[in-house]
Amino acid sequence: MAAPPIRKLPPNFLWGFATASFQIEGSTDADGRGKSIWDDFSRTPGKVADGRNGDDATNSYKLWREDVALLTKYGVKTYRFSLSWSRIIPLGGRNDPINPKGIEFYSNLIDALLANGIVPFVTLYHWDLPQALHDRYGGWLNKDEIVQDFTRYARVCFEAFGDRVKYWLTVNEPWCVSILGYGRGVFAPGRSSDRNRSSEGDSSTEPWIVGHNVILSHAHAVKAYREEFKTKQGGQIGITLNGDWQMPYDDSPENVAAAQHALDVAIGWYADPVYLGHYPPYLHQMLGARLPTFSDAEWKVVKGSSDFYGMNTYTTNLCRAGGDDEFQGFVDYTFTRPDGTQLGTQAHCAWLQDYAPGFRSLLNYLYKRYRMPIYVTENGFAVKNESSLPRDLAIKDTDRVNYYRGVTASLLSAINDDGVDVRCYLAWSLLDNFEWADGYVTRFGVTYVDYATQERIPKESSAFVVKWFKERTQPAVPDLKLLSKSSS
Ligand code: PNW
Repeated sequence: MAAPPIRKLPPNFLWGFATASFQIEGSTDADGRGKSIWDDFSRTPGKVADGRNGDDATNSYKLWREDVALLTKYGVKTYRFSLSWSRIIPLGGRNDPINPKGIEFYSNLIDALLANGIVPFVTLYHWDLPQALHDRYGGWLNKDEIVQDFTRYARVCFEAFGDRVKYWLTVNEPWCVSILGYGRGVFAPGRSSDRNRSSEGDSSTEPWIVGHNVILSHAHAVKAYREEFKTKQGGQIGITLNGDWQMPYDDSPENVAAAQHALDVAIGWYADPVYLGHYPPYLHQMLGARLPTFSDAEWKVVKGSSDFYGMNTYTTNLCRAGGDDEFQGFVDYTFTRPDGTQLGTQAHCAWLQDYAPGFRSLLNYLYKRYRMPIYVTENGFAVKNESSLPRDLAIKDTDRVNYYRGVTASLLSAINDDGVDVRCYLAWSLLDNFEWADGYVTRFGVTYVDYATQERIPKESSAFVVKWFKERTQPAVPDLKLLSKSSS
């Protein structure tokens, strides 16, 4: 009997791989780059698990042509990367000078991608705040300053690259920026009430202030794009949020409620303001006067400030009511089911297990609640102990292949069986790279990086992902909207 025909992805579906500036570029003081908050933080003993920093990373500031060649060989439709704010404006502020070398670096990268038929998908902010803004006025803690400085930085980027870049992300994962940077203190700038971690910070107020200011900064950058650039440049712009599927531990009403509370704090904190125009009621209840408020004029800028839902997701948590962690909405997370079995295969990081059905559930939840086209901008897996294997074993990354086999099946079901409007899927990551506080020991790449030589070696997962998407890609259909814009 003949095999059933392969079900396809929608026409013009974008797929590819993602990275971020600080995780791959290295060359932290080349060509006039200013310091970012991750420079000193990662150099401070005790902050990064393996004691290493971002000075070399995968050396992509020098080896970017190799990265483009790799993407071309893989045959991706799109590549997501981020711009280093402090390469472009070394001191970061609205009156500080622009660094032409920084502009030139990204301009060359964008041109090379386009020359190879790869759509650039650009993040403005993936956590590397210029250190000067943190020193000058407290960075994300200072609403009036940061909104203006971020908007000016965004304008500089639209001006320099917007003729060629049609997909923009303002901020990557504001939950991580706020909670991990200003609550738990495990990410730069490392502020926390936990005095074992930090000598500065107030975890009961700062994360919520930072989150609030990130939302407003994002929204003003979008307003600038829409008012000053969109008509001419015709691109899409939005924010991207991390958020894992939250599943009740069992059927008890308190655990069913807990799963929703976990979603409200992890996702709704950002998505409800941006797409619905209010903070989740649970956040008001939990924080009271500690939750900052927007004026009516600010809500007008915030509500509707994203052209799509940018979704980063990695795992599923089983949720139980209780616990004392406000950053999880007073919900306990576990991977152990009531019967003692594990939800899925354990990754190298404690917070990640492979559970593909959660990916489909999350897509359905987000589409029902926010009614936006969804761009999956990150999804991936770190194989346990991968970095202690010799490289010819490390590239046989069966756990990662299984992970991608599961989520791609879930993706196709969500689109074709459930009717969810998903337009893009980006796997994290193109390369093994600097995994923040985990250093280089945790590897998320579909391409192995031998850090001694910076050699890039495709893992089996890259072959799986590439083949899967190529087999399900339909012939492109011209985008009439873009065509009529560029010909007018
Ligand atoms: C994301 N968590 O970070 C980031 O966008 C990437 O830069 C990063 O490399 C990737 O996911 C893998 O970690 C996260 O603690 C960091 O749940 C931490 C968490 C989730 C995402």
